Amino acid sequence: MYSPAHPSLPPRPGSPCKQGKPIPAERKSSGGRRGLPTVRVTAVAGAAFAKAGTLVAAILFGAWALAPRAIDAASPESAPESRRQTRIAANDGGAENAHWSAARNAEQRAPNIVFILADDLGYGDLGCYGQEKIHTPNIDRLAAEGMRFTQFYCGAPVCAPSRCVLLTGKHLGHAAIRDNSEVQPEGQLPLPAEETTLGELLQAAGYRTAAIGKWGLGPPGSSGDPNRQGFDLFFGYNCQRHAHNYYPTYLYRNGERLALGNPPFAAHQKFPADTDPQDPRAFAGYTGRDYAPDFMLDEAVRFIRDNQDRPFFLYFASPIPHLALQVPESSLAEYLGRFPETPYLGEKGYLPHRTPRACLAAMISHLDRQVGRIMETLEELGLADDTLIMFSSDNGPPEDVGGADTRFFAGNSPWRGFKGSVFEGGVRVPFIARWPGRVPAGSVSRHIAIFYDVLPTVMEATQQPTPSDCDGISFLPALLGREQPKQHEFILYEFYGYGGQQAVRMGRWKGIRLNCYQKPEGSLMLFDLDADPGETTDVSAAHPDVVARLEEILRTEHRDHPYWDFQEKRRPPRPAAAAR
Ligand SMILES: [Ca+2]
Repeated sequence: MYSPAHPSLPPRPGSPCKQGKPIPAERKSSGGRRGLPTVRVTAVAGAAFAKAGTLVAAILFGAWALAPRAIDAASPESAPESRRQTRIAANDGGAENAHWSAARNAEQRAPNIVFILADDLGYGDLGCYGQEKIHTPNIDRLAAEGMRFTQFYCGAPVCAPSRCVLLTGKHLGHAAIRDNSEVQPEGQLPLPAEETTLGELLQAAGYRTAAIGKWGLGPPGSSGDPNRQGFDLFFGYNCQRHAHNYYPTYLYRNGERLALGNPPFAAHQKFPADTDPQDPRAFAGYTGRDYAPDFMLDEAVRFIRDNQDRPFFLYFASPIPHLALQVPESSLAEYLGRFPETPYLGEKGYLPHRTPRACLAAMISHLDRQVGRIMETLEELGLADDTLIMFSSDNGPPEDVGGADTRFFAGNSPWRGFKGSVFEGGVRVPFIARWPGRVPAGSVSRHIAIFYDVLPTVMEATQQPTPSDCDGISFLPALLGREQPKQHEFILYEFYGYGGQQAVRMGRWKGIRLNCYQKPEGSLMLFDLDADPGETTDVSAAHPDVVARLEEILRTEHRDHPYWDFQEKRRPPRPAAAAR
């Protein structure tokens, strides 16, 4: 059992999973404890999904998949395994059979799942993807011991919708959240109660689940509260705006605020005009004592230790390296004096920093050490071989905001575009997976995969069924170094930020439509990613048949939604700012 570190925590809900709707009264009230401001959020009236049925199926499968730690091939418990063998053989031509057969006689343990999500980390920001100025030895080791993907795509070009896609397994044409959208006093548009998340599916299968880091999918007490979306434990920033300051006065553990030892200060400031920007002491007001990511790491390590004897799912959604530029002095020291620097004075948002390049590099190396600590913890506890670790980023790096010098570090290299764009630089992200003995060490995959594939991949890796409304395809065969039997005909984006953007990739072809609010039927640009990976030349005029097919895909994959429609210029309502 997970043991909360703080005895003041309320008891966990008795049920391991959400049992359909409506949420019981005691759970509905679980988010508004201890004098927290009441957050009034209306759940989206989304389409009716067969969530309850899905969860029941998951529970039934989970019971047999996870209850026995060791499966004896001759025992009655092995019957479901036999059905599994039959199903795999029927679906995949038996290619997978050898793998599972070989594993049958060994002691079997449902794999732990650790998904580490960086925030605004670019494809080119890691050593194993070509970065030369920033040191990432631990993530590079993860790649050396696992598989690195070169055609992996995040869910959306910005934070919240990307995380929605990751956790629900639905692409942006079907997703409940298709842009960052704020609610007051803190938080983002909540995931509707009807959505089924990866957390809920694993929770129903008997996993202990934790979301640690940045959430962004609904305030405490709302339908999108992480405790109501499949996570036994939540720790970190609920609100993305709150995460703009790495030295906040509080973080959340579940629905409760945990005070940190930082002085309050605004997360967006300009440097005073009458102050010397070369004086390090002049920047002291933009820092504090308690660096939030370090508390997140401690919580993650504690969660792993507390659950070492049972299957667990850790979703570690680090806020690093998203702005603001803030890092502990001990981490900054590694890079001081290494780069030409011009103090950043806050003119493009967030907080000033005297050595912005050193800070950005130090933040990424700080995250890298955290990844190393998670790996070491698993190794120390003897869990490494039983744990599938995945590492990725929620979107590309920022273009020219907050002092982040993405061009200096070539963080989006070698692609065109940045965060907020459906060009490759905004959406093609690092993806690394390690599962010793299963995923071939030091391997590279060119399989095209995207965030909505993660849910079915984890479901297959944990021998459970995937909900029928999932848009993804399991890439477990590719991960195991085998032939990948199923490929996407297309992957797509329907993004309601940055003027409205659509993109669809079909093999070598990628269609892009910008300014969708202004011109929802505007012509598609077409790029040939094989010949032109930098997306420099629009070849739509030469391939009208391809353009017509991509337009048809975008049209048919759009599911109508009360909040999301370019034609009707629909968006979620903007709430009035909270009274202060
Ligand atoms: Ca992000």
